[in-house]
Amino acid sequence: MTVFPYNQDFEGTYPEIALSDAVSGNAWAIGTAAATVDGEHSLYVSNDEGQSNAYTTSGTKNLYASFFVEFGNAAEYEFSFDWKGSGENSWDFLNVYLLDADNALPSGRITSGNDNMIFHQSAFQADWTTVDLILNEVQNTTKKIVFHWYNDVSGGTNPPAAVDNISIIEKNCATPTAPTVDNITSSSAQVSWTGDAESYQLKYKTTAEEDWTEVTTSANPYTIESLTANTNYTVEIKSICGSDLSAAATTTFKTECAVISVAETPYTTSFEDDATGSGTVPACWTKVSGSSSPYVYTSSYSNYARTGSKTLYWSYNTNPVALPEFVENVQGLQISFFARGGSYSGGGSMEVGVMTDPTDAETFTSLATITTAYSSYPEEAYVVRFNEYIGDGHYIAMRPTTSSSYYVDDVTVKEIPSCLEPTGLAVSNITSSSAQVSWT
Ligand SMILES: [Ca+2]
Ligand SMILES: [Ca+2]
Ligand SMILES: [Ca+2]
Repeated sequence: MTVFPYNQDFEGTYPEIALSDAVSGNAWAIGTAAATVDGEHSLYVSNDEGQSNAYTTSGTKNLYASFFVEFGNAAEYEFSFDWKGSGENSWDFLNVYLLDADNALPSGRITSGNDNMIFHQSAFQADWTTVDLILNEVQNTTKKIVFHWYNDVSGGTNPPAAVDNISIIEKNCATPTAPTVDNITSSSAQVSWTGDAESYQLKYKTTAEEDWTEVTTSANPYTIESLTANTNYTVEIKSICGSDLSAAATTTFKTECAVISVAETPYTTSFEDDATGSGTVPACWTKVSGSSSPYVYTSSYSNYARTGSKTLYWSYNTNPVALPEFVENVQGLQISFFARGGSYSGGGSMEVGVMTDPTDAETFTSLATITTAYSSYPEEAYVVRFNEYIGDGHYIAMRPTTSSSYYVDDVTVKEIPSCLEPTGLAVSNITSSSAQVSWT
């Protein structure tokens, strides 16, 4: 039986640690070449028998440092170690495996998809950092923990991996497993998990926040209320065992978009707060299933964005895009926006309409077609009122009529004013002393 807490800091003896043979001069070594956080000694890959923490990058290598662990009947075990190292992304790296005692050692370039892999180095790590893992379902088993250094036949950045302060601690308060989030709305989400504690500490916060909101609950599932719409959240659940807390089970979710009311405040966006890139529509807008365009685009040529640096961009297709859903019937709403073409083949035109299903282009009903210039935005916003729309669609939408490039910026939706401003102002019959003014 392994004695717990197990701690190997390489400052004393290490009879349980087995190191594989050197391959092409590279090998795991124990020495003082990788400066440690505390103490002097650590385990590291070396090409000169431990004098330096450096590797020779030619020739495929599989180097193993392993030890057996005889687990007892604690509910679970906390396994941690410190490591640092460079290598070559996806080609030279450290993996850690938890194997059955008689399992063959892994070999080759394994970056994911191995059930026994409990750690994979996915980036360079210049300073010592701690990896902290919960091992469950290991009670009364014998396992082999393997630190596996792999490198391919060429390229790479020194130093290779170094490992120190390997620790295994018994934990008698089992961590919840399988955290799941269902029934997500714009303001609530239902969290469930697996565990047999009588009560749990549940904490949540938005990804951007520092501070957690914390509750103690015996309810599982537990519904979190009063959330912010269209926001990413992180949830942590810990078992409460008397005065002990388990490690945390963690999951994330994103709340749905809210249906927006424009009765008090118009909806307006200039896309400056939106994420950008192919396939990325503005927050709470909807594009047709499977289409990558239109998307929010960061303009390197300032004229494509009318304001700021971001604009909505169509790249040679006629896919409709729908605005967020509004509380008010579309018949009482109007949209104003600025649009322009981007190709040099001349002007184009865009349709503004209403969709019943924003993911299905077939449900687009056109209400107005506006003509766009290719070289600049117009002075005045285009305005389309939906009072003549007949149907039960809830989604205001727009689409180009021809497959070309188009830009739209500075969109506002509000209720149709009860006192409309005149349109079509025109002056005619101008003489030296008079002029005739007309409007609609
Ligand atoms: Ca040490
Ligand atoms: Ca390499
Ligand atoms: Ca803008």
